[in-house]
Amino acid sequence: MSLHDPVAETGASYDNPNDLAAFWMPFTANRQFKQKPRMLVSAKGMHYTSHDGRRILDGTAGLWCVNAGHGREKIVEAVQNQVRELDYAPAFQMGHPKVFALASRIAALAPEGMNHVFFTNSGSEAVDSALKIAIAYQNVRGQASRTRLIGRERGYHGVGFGGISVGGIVSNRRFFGPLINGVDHLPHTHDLEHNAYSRGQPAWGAHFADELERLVALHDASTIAAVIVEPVAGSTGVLLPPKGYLERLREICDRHGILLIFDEVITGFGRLGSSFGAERFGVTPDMITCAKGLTSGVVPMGAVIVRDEIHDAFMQGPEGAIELFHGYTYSGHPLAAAAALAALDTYAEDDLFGRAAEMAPYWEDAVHALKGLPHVIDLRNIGLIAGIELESISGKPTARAFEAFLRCYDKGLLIRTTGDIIALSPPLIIEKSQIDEMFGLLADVLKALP
Ligand code: PXG
Repeated sequence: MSLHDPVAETGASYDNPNDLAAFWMPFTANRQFKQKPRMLVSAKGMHYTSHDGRRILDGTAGLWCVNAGHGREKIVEAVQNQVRELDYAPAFQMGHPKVFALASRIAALAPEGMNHVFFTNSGSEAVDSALKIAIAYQNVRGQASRTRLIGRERGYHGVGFGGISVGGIVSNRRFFGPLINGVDHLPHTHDLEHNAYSRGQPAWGAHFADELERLVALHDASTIAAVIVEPVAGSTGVLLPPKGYLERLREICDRHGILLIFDEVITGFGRLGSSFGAERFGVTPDMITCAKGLTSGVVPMGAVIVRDEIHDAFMQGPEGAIELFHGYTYSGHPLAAAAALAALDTYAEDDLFGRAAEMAPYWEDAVHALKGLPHVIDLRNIGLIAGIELESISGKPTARAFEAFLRCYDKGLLIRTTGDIIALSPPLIIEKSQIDEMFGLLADVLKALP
């Protein structure tokens, strides 16, 4: 044990570390990466700079989070000023002004009647918090038998035990034991046979929501606390809700006293050309989980936005009693709150949500212009999101899309792949010329792929 700095001692610098072994990287093929690392050393606007000095066009807003673009002065300054002024304040039984201001700002952006915000440090924590609030709410309103949670196949809700339990990704679940009890899943809504090459929401598939009736018939409504879905599933390859699907889920939940949670970690803060997917789709859930774009990715932060009735149900009993036994050391951290306030200012000043909506038709045309290129079997889009599904190489799932990722990176474009699906989600500041550049480059890569 020592506090010496092994990197500095070797004469190497942090810009060019010579030993990559110690860092166990998340969701990464560690051994492959460390043989040929891809390091990003700086970022500005729409671009990263790689460690070998190349400009990389950011097709993914980092990981779906840098919605305002990189290095925005207002956000940088807000964080710098905040760290000097108040670095940390205890989160329990104490407060600091910015986090209250931020909660009000978020409530103002959220659908009507959703005026209370619980802060976390990530999307995963927001999801686990929302699931706990759902079960606790059923308890405080006298429906303690409602403990069951319903997720969806191909859903991604982060990596906490709650999130992977309601999530529907086999690799994220199978190594981790029995997960939490009393969870069931709706079927996913992805159907290439009926919906391939849909522009925006597919016309077919609202009836997938009726599967919730089947689960209610199986388990009884009196055992079900909540349903959680992503309005648009991002991580599993940009799966859009069929027209009428979310509306029908809302109806069925209402009929049976089941809470509806929208996981808007990706769809929040302008990605769909609106504050939230709830607004875009005209369906109001009981809770919204969010993160990522909340601070434009600059400081980690997540949140659960809660409908008034849910919050108010907890505000009873003796005033000196803690109403919800849940929270994190860094809930509403001053740096995150400052970054989020500045991000929300930036979104408003530049009308970035409106800009995303305006740019979406141009984006849609660019996406669908890839039709007919080798290996492409579906193209999907909504807001500033695209999904490009490739035919898998027989016996080697994921290999083709990963090869596309490597080749794009070599050519100066950052894309994201999941299975054999390419997902694009650029910062909302993207220009038309950069959309052209992005899809031009991608088309070249697709044409040359094995
Ligand atoms: N819910 C949703 C809908 C998400 O997309 C999380 C929860 C978890 O958030 P945290 O902050 O705990 O990671 C997410 C995260 C990808 C990708 O490339 C997506 C996410 C994270 C990393 C990569 O698809 N989504």
